[in-house]
Amino acid sequence: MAESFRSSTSPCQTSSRALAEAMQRHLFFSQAKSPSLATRHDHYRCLALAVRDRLLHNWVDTAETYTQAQVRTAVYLSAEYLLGPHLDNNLVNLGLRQEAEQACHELGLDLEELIREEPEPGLGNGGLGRLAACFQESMATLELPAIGYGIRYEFGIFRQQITTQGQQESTDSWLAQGNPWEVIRPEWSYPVTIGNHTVIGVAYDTPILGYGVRTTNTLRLWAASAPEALDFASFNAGDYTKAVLHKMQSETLSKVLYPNDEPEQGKRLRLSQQIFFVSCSLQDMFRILRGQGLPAREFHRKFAVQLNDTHPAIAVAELMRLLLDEHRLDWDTAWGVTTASLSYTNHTLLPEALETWGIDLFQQLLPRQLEIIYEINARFLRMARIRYPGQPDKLARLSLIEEGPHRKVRMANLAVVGCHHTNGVAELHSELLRRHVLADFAELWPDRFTNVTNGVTPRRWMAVANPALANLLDDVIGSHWRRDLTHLQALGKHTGDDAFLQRWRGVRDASKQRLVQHIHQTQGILLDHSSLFDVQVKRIHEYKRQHLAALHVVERYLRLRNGEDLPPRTVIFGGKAAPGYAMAKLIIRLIVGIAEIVNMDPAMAGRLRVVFVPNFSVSLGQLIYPAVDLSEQISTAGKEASGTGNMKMALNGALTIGTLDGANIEIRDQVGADNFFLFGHTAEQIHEFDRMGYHPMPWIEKDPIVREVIELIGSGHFSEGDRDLFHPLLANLTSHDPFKVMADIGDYRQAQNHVDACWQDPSRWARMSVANTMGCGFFSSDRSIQEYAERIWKVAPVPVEATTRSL
Ligand code: GL7
Repeated sequence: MAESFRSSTSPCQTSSRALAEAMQRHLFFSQAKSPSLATRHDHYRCLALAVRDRLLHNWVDTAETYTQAQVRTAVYLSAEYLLGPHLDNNLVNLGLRQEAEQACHELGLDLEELIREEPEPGLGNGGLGRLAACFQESMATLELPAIGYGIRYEFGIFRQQITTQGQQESTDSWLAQGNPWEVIRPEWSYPVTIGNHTVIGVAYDTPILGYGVRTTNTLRLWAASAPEALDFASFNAGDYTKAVLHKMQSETLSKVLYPNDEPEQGKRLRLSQQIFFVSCSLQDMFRILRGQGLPAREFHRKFAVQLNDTHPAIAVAELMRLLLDEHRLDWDTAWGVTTASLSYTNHTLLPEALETWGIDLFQQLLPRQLEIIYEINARFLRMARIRYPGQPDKLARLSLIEEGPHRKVRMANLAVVGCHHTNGVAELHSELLRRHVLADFAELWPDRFTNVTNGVTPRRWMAVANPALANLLDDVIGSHWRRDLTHLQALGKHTGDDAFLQRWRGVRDASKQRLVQHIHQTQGILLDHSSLFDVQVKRIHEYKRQHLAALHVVERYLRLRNGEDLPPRTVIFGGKAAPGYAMAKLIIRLIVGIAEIVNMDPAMAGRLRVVFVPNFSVSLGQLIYPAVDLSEQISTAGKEASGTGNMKMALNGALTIGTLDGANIEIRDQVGADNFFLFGHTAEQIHEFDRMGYHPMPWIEKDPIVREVIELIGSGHFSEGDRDLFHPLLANLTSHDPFKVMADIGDYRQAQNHVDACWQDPSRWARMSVANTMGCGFFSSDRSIQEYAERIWKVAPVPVEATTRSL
């Protein structure tokens, strides 16, 4: 393990003995307990605190290096960070995994059990939030001076239970037992005025460790509090409820993460959360700037600020407000600073997901920022009118304000106008942004548009999630892949080596057995690890087409019942549905209904199993991704911006069945078309369907199998005889089918048949699996971040000096 670290910056040297002693000390001094009273959670906290002690030098040294060197800094503004548990990841990045295992062993504890004790910080919905977390880790690993800013939600993404009724939600009290990974910084708190209230944002810092380097960056999350704990006028008048009301209202602001992966329009609290964290972050940056003796007009030299989608796009107006009103710059200087500082990443093509805010709400909450937006718009449209004389339609599309009976601020337009770069997150996505969603802007400013394909961190998604594969790679190609994932190419020399392929299959089998054991323990379902594991885990959404996979399961069930001989499969689903998204919840209900019938049917034993794994999360991802044989990436082409689960699965050796959508296209290019099961219409063809008028019926009429499947579901076979339950879903599929399930299902079946054929030849499958891992070097978030740093931020690495060793 240690050999993969650069020897000069070996980040941490500690023996297992010292670690064990530190844990014992923390049991007494931090947990105030004797061993006989200690719970498993106490032991987890002791280990976490002992690890934290060991990263503090690096963390403090990093801040010191950045302060002394006055470095140019990348700032990531994101409303979501889907971090996942810290302990295992921090052990791996510090190079202390083995020492911790040994220390626990010496104390009679099991490291794996302690790792599972950590409640995961689920401060994000899905891919967008997880990308933000991977990016933080990559920035640290690449030794880039960087800060992440966001919101310290008291309740993260809701917890999902699955019953026979489908999804049930409950709150995620991840902070209930405290959080050993954060440090509160009350001295860094800022007022934010929203409407006629002022709230205070208090900084909570979490260290983000680079792998094998000293660099330990900061994720700074803002918690809301009231300026005064009590309203004394009310208190003295004996109205105690009113006396604390304002405090409660203020704290509501950072209470809970909105559980929609596409924005819910027009919610007051949501807009309040956005200005809250953006304003605190910008004020904090001005504090840092001042600390370095730099004037406000130098802001853009110090900071490159990346907006993660439009959630922080209010930064355009807020930075202008601070520069104009607080720092007294003139408009043109302030605008120059703003547009030189900010850049924007778009993460979605769904038109309904482009954020807008009603003017009335905006006026109530943020009157000064709205005034500034009007002025930005007036100046922008003046320029555009000269460029496009006599084209009012075009100007109306470009405007930051959507006209109509309910006028709205368009946050994506605000972001594009106020930023020096706008990027999409996969080649196809960036292309479609330029051609459709943001076409008018791309015509106006072609040079502002670019692509940065997403990536995932190989530390969490291989080294932590799949230690058996990591060991095999270390043996065969050396350990350097952790820092430079393109080293995976070296596997090419071994694809013809039977002994290697044997080991490869052994690693994959072990991962599948690990998952089998977990599902058996938690759900009581016993799976066969030698069957093909066919997996779709991600948010539940119609465009992601979990129902397409579900229909295919029903089809296999029918074919098996008709005596066809198909290789054994285990179909695993997982993912949350937004609580207000009825159709997504109905899809879960359908999968649960199918699972119930299939798993009970003796004729299916040893041939087909269906499981819905509840409460999909980062920790469950770490368990599931390494166990996937077949990765389902089956969104309607042109709808999935990138996907990142697709990368995690392929990286861990899964084969993809997928459409030409998002990053699937680039995955297929990298791993080779022969090692990818392609199906479905292209984005262009789907676009044509919509232009010409699409109807699913002709597709259904020429496909007797799909008719049988739909009839069986409609008959109540999977809903205890209830013929109405799935009606909304089936009616939608047979009348509108907005996501073209019926147009793609035939081709999907063919691709699945090809999957079955390949699976019958285990050594062929193993070679295809290796080819997938081998080809995935491109999909490291290190590569994505390097592109942002070089092409967009102009931020360079700054190695951290050891300055606090003597403490
Ligand atoms: C998303 C996209 O849907 C997803 O395809 C992409 O991989 C991710 C990160 O860029 O961003 N956009 C979005 O709003 N959510 C996503 O996951 C929730």
